[in-house]
Amino acid sequence: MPTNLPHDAKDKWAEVEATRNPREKLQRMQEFISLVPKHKGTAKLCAQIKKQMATMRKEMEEKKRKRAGKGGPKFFIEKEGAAQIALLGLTNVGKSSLLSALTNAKIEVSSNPYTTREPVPSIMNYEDVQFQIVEAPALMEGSADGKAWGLQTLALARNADGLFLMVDLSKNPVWQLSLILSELEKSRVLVSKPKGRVDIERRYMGASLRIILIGTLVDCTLKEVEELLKSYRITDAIVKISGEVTLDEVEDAIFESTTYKPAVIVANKIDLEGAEANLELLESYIGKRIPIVAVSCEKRRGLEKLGETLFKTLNVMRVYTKEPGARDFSKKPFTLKKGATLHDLAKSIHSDFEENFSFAKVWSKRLVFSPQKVGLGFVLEDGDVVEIHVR
Ligand SMILES: Nc1nc2c(ncn2[C@@H]2O[C@H](COP(=O)(O)OP(=O)(O)O)[C@@H](O)[C@H]2O)c(=O)[nH]1
Ligand SMILES: [Mg+2]
Repeated sequence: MPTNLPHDAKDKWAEVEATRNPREKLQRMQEFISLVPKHKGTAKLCAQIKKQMATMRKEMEEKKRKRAGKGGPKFFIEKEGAAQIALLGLTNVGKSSLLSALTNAKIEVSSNPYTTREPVPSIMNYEDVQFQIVEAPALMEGSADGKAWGLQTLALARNADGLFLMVDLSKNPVWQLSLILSELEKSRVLVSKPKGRVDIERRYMGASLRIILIGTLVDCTLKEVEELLKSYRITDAIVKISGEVTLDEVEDAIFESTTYKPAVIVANKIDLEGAEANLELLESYIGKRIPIVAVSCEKRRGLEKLGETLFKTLNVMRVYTKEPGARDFSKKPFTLKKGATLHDLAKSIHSDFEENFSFAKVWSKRLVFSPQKVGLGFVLEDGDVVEIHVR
């Protein structure tokens, strides 16, 4: 549904984007909303912006509390390890139990509902990769509208690199999962891969607008995309469009509203009666859309499959680095998206590496001989060992 925003609203959004100070940003967002004509095409957008504002206010409150040295519920958890995974589910499905089964952390497991009221982080090991799993306060009907800790939980999901969606197999898992998915969708967090993707990377002034089209535009032309971006004063940016993308989706990306998170369903309490039958119901409901891992946190069954499934779903790979002249490579890999190049690796190590890069040597199973001297465009694969030489 196109929003057809008037010029002054688009200009205002450009101001919002340019504002760093949170208090001023909130003010501009408020002004933006008052400039948006209210009709069917803009309803979703307004709801989304209001949610963003509510989340920003909560963040500001938290910062203020921290400065004042007061405790209180935490909102975000600092990322650690290869990826941050938000663990979502209704109350009592076994989220805390999973954390305590995966780690030695002391975690409160309780049959009382809503015991976990703030995000709790822990680490899950898979081979030599560490994932950070963060238990979110329980989801419920109305979370996306801000009920209980809903906004925190959904902000956590939005900020994470992936999701664990946990259901209790002794109760109706299809109903639980539909509820989780519907609250996520209301917050515009998608778990099924969208057909296309738009990434807008804003650049410094004078960098000009570059549109990289890898996929196809649906019902619109490149010129229309360019005009839309310019009408929002996006003139200095790299815009990557891949897959099938409509003009509405480009506009969505301007507001950063819809985001895609790879997800794994953790179907817990497989040890209980009726769980097997419920698992089958869940599997036929989900089909191939989202991988399902059946576990029992209490009996410690099936947990070993979680790491591998997560690793595959995140679509990542491990790359090891080696100091020039050293005999061994580092035991701690860098985790990068599949298809990443040496350039991506150099960037994630240090900006100096990117600037002063000279060449690299790569040891790889797929090369006929190793090491091989390669440049920044070299596409890496899982298990590669890289030695970077700088000028
Ligand atoms: N039978 C069985 N009970 C479990 C399992 N995992 C957790 N529970 C129980 O479910 C209840 C809720 O667990 P908890 O981890 O606190 O759930 P949370 O609210 O999602 O964090 C507790 O009484 C747990 O003992 C399991 O795999 N099997
Ligand atoms: Mg809990």
